[in-house]
Amino acid sequence: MDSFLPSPDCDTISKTYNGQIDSHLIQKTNEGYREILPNLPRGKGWMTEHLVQYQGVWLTPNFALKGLMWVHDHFKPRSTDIFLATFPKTGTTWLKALTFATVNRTRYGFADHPLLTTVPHGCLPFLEACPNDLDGFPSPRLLSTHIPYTLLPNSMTVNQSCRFAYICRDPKDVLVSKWLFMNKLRPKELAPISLEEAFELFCQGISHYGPYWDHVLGYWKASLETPEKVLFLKYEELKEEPSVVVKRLGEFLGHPFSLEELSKGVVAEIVKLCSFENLSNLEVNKSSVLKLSTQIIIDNRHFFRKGKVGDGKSYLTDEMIKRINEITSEKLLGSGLVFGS
Ligand code: PAP
Repeated sequence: MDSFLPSPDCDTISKTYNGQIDSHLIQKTNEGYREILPNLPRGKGWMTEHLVQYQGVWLTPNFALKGLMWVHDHFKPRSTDIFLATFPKTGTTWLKALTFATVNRTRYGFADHPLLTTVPHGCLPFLEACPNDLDGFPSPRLLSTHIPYTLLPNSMTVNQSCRFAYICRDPKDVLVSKWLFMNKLRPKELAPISLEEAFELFCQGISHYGPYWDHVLGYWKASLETPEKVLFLKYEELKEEPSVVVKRLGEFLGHPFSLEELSKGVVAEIVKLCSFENLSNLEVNKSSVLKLSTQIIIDNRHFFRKGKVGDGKSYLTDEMIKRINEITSEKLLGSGLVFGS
C-alpha cells in the first residue's frame, strides 16, 4: 500500500496543473476544440458567460470541454485506476477525503494526516484539469472526474477494468449548493444569477455537466450492469450511516477493513477525520486556495458550506420543490433509483 501516491501535498497536485493545455503536446486537442466550438449550441453559464452543449452535455467551453477532449486525446487509463466520479456539488470533496483516507490508511497516522493540512481536492488529481504528469504516478492511481459515464472514452469503460466510485445527491440540494457556489466564483463583471434563473436552467438541464438526471442515470445503469466496476453511493446514505458506507467503499476499492481494524475503530477514525465538522474547521480549509488552472483558483472554504441533507428546500418555493420532484420522478421512472421527497 506504500506505493499509492507520491507525497500528496497541495503543491504536488497543483504542479500537475501547469497550463499544459496550451503546450504543443496538445495541439490536436486545441485544433479539434477550435473546429467544433463555433457550431455548438450555447446556453447561459453559471460561473462563465456561456455553457456549450456537446453530445447532449452542457460544459464550460474553455475548461470542461477542452478537458474532456484532452481526456479522449491523451489520457492513458490503467486497469488499476480508481476514479471518483461526481456531478458537481454532490459530495465530491467528502468522497475524495474518505477514499484517500481509506486507501492510504496504513501509510499515515490520524494525528498528522495529510488531510489535516491539504484540501481533499489537493489529494487527487482532477482529470479535466489536464494534469500533466499522470504517467509518472505509481499504480493504482486515485483520480477524479465530473465527466458523465456516457462521454467517457471506451478506453476507460469498456477496454479496461478501471473502477468508479460515484456519489449522487438529492437534486434540490445540488441545485442550491451549486447556485450559491457558482455565484461566489462568477466574475464581478457578470451580474449574479438569481435563484429563479438558476432553477430554470437546472430544470432544463443547462448546468455544468448537466442535465443532472442524465449524469446520475449514466452511472446508475453502469453500476447495475457492472457492479464490480461502478460503486453507486448517495450523499444522504453517507450522512445517515457513514461507517457502513466507508466499509463498502473499502471493499469496493480492494482494501477491505480487517476485523482487527474494525475492533480498533479505524473506520470511525476515518469518518471523524473526514467529517464536515472536522474538515471545515481546519486552517487549510478556511484560508488556503486550490489552483485548478492559471485562471481557476478557488478558496478552499467555498467547498464547505453547511453539509446538510434537505437544506435546498429552505431556499426553494413549494412550487419549485413540486416541479423539481416531478421532473425527478419522470426522469428516474423505471430505473429503480429514487431520491427522498
Ligand atoms: P465540488 O463539486 O465543488 O467539489 P462538492 O464537494 O461535490 O463540490 O459539494 C459540496 C457540498 O458538499 C457542499 O454542500 P452544501 O452547499 O449543501 O453545504 C459542502 O458543504 C458539502 N461537503 C463538503 N465537505 C463535506 C463533508 N466532509 N461532509 C459532508 N458534506 C460536505
